[in-house]
Amino acid sequence: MIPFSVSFDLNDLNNFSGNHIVRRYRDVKNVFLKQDPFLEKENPIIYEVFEVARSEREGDLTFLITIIYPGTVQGEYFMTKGHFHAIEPTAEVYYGLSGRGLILCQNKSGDFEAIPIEKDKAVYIPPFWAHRSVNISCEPLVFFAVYPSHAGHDYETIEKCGFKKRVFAQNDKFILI
Ligand code: PAN
Ligand code: ZN
Repeated sequence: MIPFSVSFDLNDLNNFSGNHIVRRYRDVKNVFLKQDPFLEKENPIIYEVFEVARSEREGDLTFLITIIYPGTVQGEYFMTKGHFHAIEPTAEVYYGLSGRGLILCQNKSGDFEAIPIEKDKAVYIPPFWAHRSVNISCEPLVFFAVYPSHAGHDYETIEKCGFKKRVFAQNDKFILI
């Protein structure tokens, strides 16, 4: 691999040259507590990822931006599926670009943390911690992330056991339940 740069110009992501992953309501509805007939019909984009993953080799890094749109499913804020890294001793750094959110983190001993993210705040996700991002604001939550390219993603474990807490809107604030 040779050194390179890419543009994450949010006004011009149509020309983005990496992996573009789009998750619509029907792709992720199972992560929410309740279902929503209106969202089922409209099937809006809940979040999307623009990822630069040119290698899966140990030693390389993969980086991306995630955009989680504002909204709720019956009061539960829009969020990502969440995952462990398949190679568990791999960490990740998130860097907030706009909006406000929570990064839910949970390990296999059952420890749970909800770390706030916003513009210019960096969040460190240590090895062995599953992570899910939740948009608790009324604008898109946008963050940059970088992680080891060989990490891989394990979605199944968290699909089965879930996160300990969910994030709901209540009187213009968020509550963890
Ligand atoms: C992030 C996430 C991204 C989307 O790049 O993959 O925010 O979340 P899900 O993968 O849980 O759908 C990351 O943590 N990569 O390792
Ligand atoms: Zn990750």
